[in-house]
Amino acid sequence: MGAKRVSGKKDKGFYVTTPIYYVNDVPHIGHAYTTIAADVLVRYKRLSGRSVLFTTGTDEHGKKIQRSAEERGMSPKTLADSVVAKFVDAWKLLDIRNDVFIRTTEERHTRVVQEIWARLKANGDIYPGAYEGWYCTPDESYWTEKELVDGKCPSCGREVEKIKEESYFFRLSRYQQPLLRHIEANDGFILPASRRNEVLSFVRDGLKDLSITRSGFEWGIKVPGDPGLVVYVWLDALLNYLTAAGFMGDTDTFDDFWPPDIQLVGKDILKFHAVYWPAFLMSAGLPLPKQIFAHGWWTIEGMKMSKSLGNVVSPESLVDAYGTDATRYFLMREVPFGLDGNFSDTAMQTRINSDLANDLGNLLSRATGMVARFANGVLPVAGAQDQSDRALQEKAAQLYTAYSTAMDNIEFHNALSAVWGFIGEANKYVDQTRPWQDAKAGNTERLNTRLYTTIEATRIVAVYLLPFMPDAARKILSAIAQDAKAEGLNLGQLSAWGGAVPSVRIALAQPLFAKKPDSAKSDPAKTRADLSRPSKKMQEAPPAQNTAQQKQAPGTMGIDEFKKTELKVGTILSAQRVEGSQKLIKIEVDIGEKRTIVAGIGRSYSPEELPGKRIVVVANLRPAELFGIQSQGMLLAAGDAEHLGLLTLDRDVPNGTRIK
Ligand code: ME8
Repeated sequence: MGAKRVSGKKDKGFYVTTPIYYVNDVPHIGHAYTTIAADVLVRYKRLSGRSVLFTTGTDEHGKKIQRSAEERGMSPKTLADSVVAKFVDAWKLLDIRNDVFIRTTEERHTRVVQEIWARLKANGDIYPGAYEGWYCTPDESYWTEKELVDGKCPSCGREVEKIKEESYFFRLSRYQQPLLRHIEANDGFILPASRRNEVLSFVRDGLKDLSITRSGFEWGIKVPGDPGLVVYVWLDALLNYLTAAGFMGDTDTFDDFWPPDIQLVGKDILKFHAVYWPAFLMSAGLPLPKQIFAHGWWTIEGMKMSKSLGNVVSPESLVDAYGTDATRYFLMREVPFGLDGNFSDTAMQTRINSDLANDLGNLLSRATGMVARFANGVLPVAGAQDQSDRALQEKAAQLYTAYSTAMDNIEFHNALSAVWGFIGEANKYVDQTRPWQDAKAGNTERLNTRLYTTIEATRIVAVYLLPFMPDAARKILSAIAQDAKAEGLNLGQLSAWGGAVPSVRIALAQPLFAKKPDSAKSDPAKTRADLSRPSKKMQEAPPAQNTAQQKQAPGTMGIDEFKKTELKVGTILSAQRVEGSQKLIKIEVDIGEKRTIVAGIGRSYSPEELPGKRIVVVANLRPAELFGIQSQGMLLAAGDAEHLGLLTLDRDVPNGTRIK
C-alpha cells in the first residue's frame, strides 16, 4: 500500500509508527491501545491537511517465536502467517487505517537489515567477541547478574537463561555522550517527561556495548559473512521502521517521510526505542526520530493481563460487546495517554451510558427531533442571534483551540474532555433557550436560530469526533444531512461556525449508542442479549402490598416497600397526541433505555413543549394498553388534569438514574 498524499502540500510528510507485535500471541487490548492511538493521531493529522504515513506490523523472528512454533508443532513461518491474519483482521475490526503492514520476514526487510549491518560495520561499530550473561527469551533481552531481581527478569519477572556464546557486539558505549547531548537538547524527543528522566539516568549510568547476534538457532536474518549466526531480534525489529518507510525501496516515500515524527510504544520497550534505536541510526548516518512517546500499561479488572490468569481481553470481544467506536472512545478517554489504566466492564459501561448514550445521544436526538417537529423536518436558515446563540458560537471557537492544542500534545483524553464540555454547553443551551416555547408562541425567527444553532453545534461535535469514532461521527453527520461537505476539507474549515447547510431534510435520529443495563454490569455477553427485550424485572414486578412480616402503622410503609417502586430519571425524546383522545399524549422517553408511555397530560401540555424535558418515570409498572398503545411506565405529575405540573429535576443527572 502506498502512502496517501495530499496534493499541493509542501510540508514534510508526517510519519507515525506503532511497535511491530510479536507473533507468538494473538492481538489483545494492549496492542489495540497503541494502534488505536496511532490511528486517532493519524486521522487528526490527515484532517488537519497533513500528508501522513502510518505503519504497523509484526515482529516474526527470534528465539521466542521459534520456541512458540515448536510448542505448537508448526514451523515459525506457519505460525507467523496465521497470527498475522489475526492482526490484520483485528485492525480492520477496529477501523485502523494503516498505510503499511510490515512483516520482518519480508525479503525487502532482510535487504535493509543487511545494508544497515554493513553501515554499522563500515563505521567501525561492530566487532566480534563472546557474550556471557543472562537472557530473557519472552522479552528478547540481555541482563547482567546484577540487574536480575530475585534471579528473574527485572522487566517482566519471568525466568531468564544463562547463555555463553560467540557473538558480534555493537559499540553502544561510543554513543553515550552523543545520545545524552541529543536527549538533553531536545525536550520533546522522549515523552512523557517522567520517562525522559528515566532514560536520561539510564544513559548517564553508562552504556555497555550490546551483543547483536545470537547463535544456536536458525530463525532470524543471517549475519552477513557469518551465516552461522542470526541478527539479534531487536536490531532486526527496530529496523522495520526504515523498511516500512521505503528505505532502499520506495525512495520518494522515504525522502518524503523520514525521519518518523512520532513513534508510539508501550513503556515496556522504551529502552530499545530511546537508547538502542537512536544509537543504531547515528551509527548508520540516518536522521533520528523526532519523538518517542511511551504510553502506560493496561491492567484488567485490577490484574496484570496474562494467559495463565485467563484474563486476556481481545479486540474481538470488545467490539462484540461494545462496538468499534465505543471501544476506541473508551481507550482514548478513560486514561491520560502516558499513564497506566485499568480496564473493567463497569468502567466501560459507565462511559457508554453517561458520555455516549446520554450526553452525545441526547444532543443528537434533541437536535434532530426539534427540527422534525417544529420545522417539518427541514433545517431552517438561522435568523438573528441573541446572547445565548452567540455564547455557544464563542464556545465552539474556544473548542478549536483546546482540541487542537490537546491533540498536538498527544493528550487524547483532554481533547475528548473538551468536546464533552462543549456537548454539555449545547445541551444546556437547549434547556435554557427552550425552543419549544418559541414554537408554541409562533416566534419563528427565534425558533429558526435555535434549531440551526443546535444542529450546528451537533455538526461541530461530529467533526471533532471523526478521528476518534469515525463511524459514529459520519452517522451523526448523515443524520443531520451534513455529510456531503465532510470530505476534502480540513479541520479548521469543517469546524468553523456556520458550516451547516440549511434547507435540508432531517428526521429524528435513531440512538447511536444503546445504554447498557446495570444488571449486566459484569457480563458483557448478557448486556448484549438484554438490550433487545424489556427488562424481566419490569414484567414480573408484583404490585406493592404489605406482607405479614411488615407490621406497621396504618397508612405507612417500610422503606423496603417504597424501594420496590423503581423511579428513574428520563428525558422526553418525542411526544404526540393519541388519536381520538383529548387527554392522552404518547411520549417516547429515554430512561437509560427507550420506553413508550401514554400519559394523561394532554389538557395541560401540548406535545411540542415536551421534548427535552427531564422527568421522573415509574419504571417497573406492568405494561398497560391504552387506545391500542402499550404504555411501558408512568410519569409523575401533580395537580388536576387542566393544571398539571410534571415532576422534573433541578440538576443534570444521567437518564436512567434511580431515584432514592
Ligand atoms: O514488544 N498495556 O511486541 P509485543 C498497554 N515485538 N500496551 C500494551 C500492553 C498493555 N497491557 N501489552 C502490550 C514487542 N502493549 C516487540 C516490539 S518494535 C520494534 C518491537 C502494547 O507484541 C505496547 O505498545 O510484546 C507494547 O509496547 C507492545 O504492545 C508490545 O508488543
